[in-house]
Amino acid sequence: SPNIPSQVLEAFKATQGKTITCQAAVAPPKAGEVRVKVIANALCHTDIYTLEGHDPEGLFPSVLGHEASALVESVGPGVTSVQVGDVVIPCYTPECRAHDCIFCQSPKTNLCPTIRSTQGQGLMPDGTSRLSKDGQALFHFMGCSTFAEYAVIAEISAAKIHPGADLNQMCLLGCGVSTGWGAVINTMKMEPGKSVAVFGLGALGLSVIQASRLVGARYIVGVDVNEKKFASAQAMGASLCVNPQTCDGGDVKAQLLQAEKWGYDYTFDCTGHVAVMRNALEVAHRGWGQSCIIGVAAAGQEISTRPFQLVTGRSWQGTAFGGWKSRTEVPQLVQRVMRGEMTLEPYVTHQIEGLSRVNQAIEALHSGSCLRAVVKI
Ligand code: NAD
Ligand code: DAO
Ligand code: ZN
Repeated sequence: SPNIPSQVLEAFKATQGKTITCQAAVAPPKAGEVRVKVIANALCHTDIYTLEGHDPEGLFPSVLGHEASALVESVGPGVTSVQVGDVVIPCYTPECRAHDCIFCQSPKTNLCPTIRSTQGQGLMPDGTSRLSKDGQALFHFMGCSTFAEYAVIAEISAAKIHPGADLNQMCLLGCGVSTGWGAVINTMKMEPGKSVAVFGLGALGLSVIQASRLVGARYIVGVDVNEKKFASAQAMGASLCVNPQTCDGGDVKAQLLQAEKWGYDYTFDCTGHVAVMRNALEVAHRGWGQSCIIGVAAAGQEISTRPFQLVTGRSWQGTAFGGWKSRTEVPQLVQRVMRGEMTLEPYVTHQIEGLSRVNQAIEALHSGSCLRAVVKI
């Protein structure tokens, strides 16, 4: 049963239908929308990348944040899949489930395009914003804007989860960790007994290692320029960690191929650097190796390799949110964690109390020893 205190539900009655004024003003949800009280938000590098102006398509002023857990405070007209008091994870990849959505109807993808264009413009599906400050409209971010006390999201972006879940951990399932797990399970459909190379050992890379180990990988190599990441990678299941800057002769491909002469069955880029993506492809196994791009490259970057690499049996793939159909499958991931089949604990390297201490989370992220900084809001 829901473990939401009755005072919280009572307090929600007082705010329903009204604009909530917190650090920004949050208008009530319109049709097909849900207003949520954010409980915890983990800072992801994409938020900071956008904040610092590295995403040339970033829209300002906006409310960032997209890795959160939350309580439904009120619902707009026509909302049926969640109700006040439900516990949700806002998902930047929606799932409309419409009979005429060829993407939702296909088992091959999670890329529902139903609200894609307005989400990309920083707006709700009706083309307007629910957020403002001092009378000026603010843009939404990735359909979530959860680095805030309250957020308005589309109903089709709200994954209803078990009410007894630990919300300070489950927020991680809104982006990074789910993506790494899904890259292994859905995108690559990794079989047991395989060799794996993971480039980049942040939360994404570690979640790839964790899932690879779960499915029974035989040998897992982690690659990172920051050796502070090696201990957690090994604890998660990496057999060996390599620093490309200091490995034998500075040639990371040669170093990796010493252990696996013909290459690795599965390789993953979790750095977002196109040169690394190329190395990841080129250490994939001759004849059948598959390489998955998870990292998000800077705008304008392009990948390249010699076509010979593909002719000789390697293939290049990519994943968005690990291929999970958000509303259907995120709740299942929560259950897996609650059953103890997967753990989120190692990713929460920093816990910060209160939105006003947000800068501590940003500093933590820049420190090089942070996987995820969870801000309890
Ligand atoms: P992170 O910054 O915590 O981790 C990246 C790691 O890569 C760091 O440990 C860094 O030291 C390492 N690195 C940097 N340059 C390297 C190099 N040349 N060789 C080897 N290692 C190198 O980031 P994260 O949160 O783990 O996210 C990783 C990437 O995944 C980001 O690009 C992020 O935007 C992306 N991402 C993609 C999806 C998706 O759906 N595809 C979802 C979430 C995040
Ligand atoms: O539906 O066309 C679309 C947009 C899909 C966006 C996928 C983005 C995946 C990477 C997001 C990184 C978040 C940290
Ligand atoms: Zn859809």
